[in-house]
Amino acid sequence: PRTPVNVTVTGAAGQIGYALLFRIASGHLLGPDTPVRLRLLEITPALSAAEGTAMELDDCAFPLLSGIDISDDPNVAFDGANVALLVGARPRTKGMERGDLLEANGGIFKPQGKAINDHAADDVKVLVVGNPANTNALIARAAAPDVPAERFTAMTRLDHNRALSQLSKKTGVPVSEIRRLTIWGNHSATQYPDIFHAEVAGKNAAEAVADEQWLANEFIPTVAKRGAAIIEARGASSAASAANAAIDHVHTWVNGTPDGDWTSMAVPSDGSYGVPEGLISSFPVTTAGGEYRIVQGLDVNEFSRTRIDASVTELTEEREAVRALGLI
Ligand code: NAX
Repeated sequence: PRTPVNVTVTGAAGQIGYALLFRIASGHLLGPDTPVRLRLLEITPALSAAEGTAMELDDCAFPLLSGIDISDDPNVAFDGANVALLVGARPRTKGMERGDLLEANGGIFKPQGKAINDHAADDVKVLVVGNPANTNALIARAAAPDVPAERFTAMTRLDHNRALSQLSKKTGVPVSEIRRLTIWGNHSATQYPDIFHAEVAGKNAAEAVADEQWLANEFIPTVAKRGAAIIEARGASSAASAANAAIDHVHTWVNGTPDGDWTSMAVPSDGSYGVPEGLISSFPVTTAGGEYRIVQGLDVNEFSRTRIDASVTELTEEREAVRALGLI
């Protein structure tokens, strides 16, 4: 039997955690041949709720689940982590300024980054889901100088999947026949879902749609504001779809993108497409052999350039703000 892969999940007692853990344990994260050991991190008051979820995981008798550890100490929870899913974060509450939000999250992601640096496995792959995801990933990465920077990523796969679904509805082409869609920039309202390089049933998506009004006034805002629309309708933020996207992100990272396609991941910029080096920004990426590469050489038209720049400017401002707070 193979040695279990250690998967650390923070915010394990939260709503995304509840939707995520059962799918990891049933083999959807790493595949049907890979046993997993779950290591759950929660804050002390939520440990009991995490224990409850662990009891339910036991009650599923998942053949691939080789054990569950629960802790409120990042140094314990990240010990030996091969995959780290950083879901728990401090939400923005009423009247909270952006600086307060970044500072509160710095208090979470800086120590977690250090714990990853000091205790995770050499091959650790990190996905930050907790918002503001890109900048939280930047903070964690800065606190982990011994871990290769490219192992720190943030999630825009939910935005990517939302965009696939909206484009499928518009064109009547199933999502399985849509390729090469891209989310650029920040996981925020400034993100830019780009269909100019996408293909629907083998045709260029922008040409197939041929409707710039729809693109600018419906598609982009619908994708970018989908999170708020879910809260409005459901009375709670996206959880199952976010968990699904986290599974997709890691699964693709580990198993590769199909030939001729790519996905979207927020990764440390190498300067590609004019995105300042080091910013954790969403790009089109291909993956193979457990590594990702930013897709090179795409033409960026003026429509796209303006929108990518706006989102990257926001990321730059967030980086300045956390720098001023001494968090990076
Ligand atoms: P919940 O509030 O249900 O759960 C968060 C959990 O994190 C709580 O159980 C809390 O006790 C725990 N937590 C807080 N601080 C912690 C710490 N220092 N260490 C360990 N655990 C800690 O939120 P949920 O709906 O699960 O969402 C989690 C995060 O995902 C939020 O920041 C949310 O904004 C973000 N999202 C990101 C998305 C993305 O696409 N990148 C989409 C979905 C989601 O909105």
